[in-house]
Amino acid sequence: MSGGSVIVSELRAALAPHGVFIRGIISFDEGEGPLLADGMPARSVILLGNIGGSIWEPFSRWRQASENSGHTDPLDEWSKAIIKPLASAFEATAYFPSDPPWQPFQRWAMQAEGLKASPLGILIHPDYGLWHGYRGALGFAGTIEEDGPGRIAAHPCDHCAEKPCLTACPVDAITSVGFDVAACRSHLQTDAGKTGCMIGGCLARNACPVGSAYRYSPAQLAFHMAALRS
Ligand code: B12
Ligand code: SF4
Ligand code: SF4
Repeated sequence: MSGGSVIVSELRAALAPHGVFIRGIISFDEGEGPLLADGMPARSVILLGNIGGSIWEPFSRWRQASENSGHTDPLDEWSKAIIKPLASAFEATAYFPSDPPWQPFQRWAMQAEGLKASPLGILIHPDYGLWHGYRGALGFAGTIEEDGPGRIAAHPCDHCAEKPCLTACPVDAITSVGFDVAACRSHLQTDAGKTGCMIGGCLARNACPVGSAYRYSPAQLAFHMAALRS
């Protein structure tokens, strides 16, 4: 796409103050991409997200400033407030991870960066561990030539002999065959859950030794746990 590298560098600059990073660039064969606002399939998608607690300060400042605005999903609304104007400016279509129909954000991340799923279902990064996520994506009609962060060959879980994430959950909600959402949510309603995972974060996620420098702050952990319980 002509001007692809200009788009990438301008996007990087516009997102940096918000702690949002370009997490990957995916090129699609004709007809394979998600639909753009005009109904045509995208040829490329730029994946946007947080690395560790990068978004927490900017998001918290925005939240304090708009405390009485009645946000039901404040992180999603903040993401939209940042990403939608960029979509307009770059003639792109914005996608958000929690908006139905769910776009395959994790599949895109696997394609773009070569990440793989951990036993928790969350993708694990060799540097950031389980401490990263996706805030949105921008779809374009043309191909973007610029490279993203690059593909990762190593998968930390393959070399993790002990796999402490599989034994840390008090109700065994994390299993080698999937995440038992009902068992997890029931536990979060109990006194043990309220004083444990709800305050300190998911014990299984915390047990992973990879990327501990990127671990979320206690305030951010509690925020995400409240969202998971609801
Ligand atoms: C539905 C959903 C959930 C459901 C899961 C229900 C279930 N049993 O699958 C619930 C609400 C329980 C959930 C919980 C969490 N989720 Co969630 N979730 C999603 C959502 C909205 C859709 C997933 C999906 O089905 N996609 C549909 C298909 C089309 O997409 P796909 O990429 O092709 O499919 C992948 C997923 O389905 C994945 N998968 C399969 N089983 C599971 C199970 C879990 C728990 C997860 C996270 C993924 C997962 O494997 C596929 C790989 O190709 C995505 C956002 C998105 N749009 O992808 C976030 C998403 C997957 N969740 C995410 C996160 C971080 C979490 C939580 C940690 C959040 C929290 N508040 O603590 C917890 C996990 C708890 C734990 N113990 O680990 C992140 C993962 C980031 C990453 N590093 O990979 C995403 C991408 C959202 C984001 N904004 O970044 N989640
Ligand atoms: S504890 Fe080991 S198996 Fe579990 S997510 Fe971390 S690296 Fe992967
Ligand atoms: S939040 Fe707590 S109950 Fe839920 S999966 Fe994690 S450790 Fe288990």
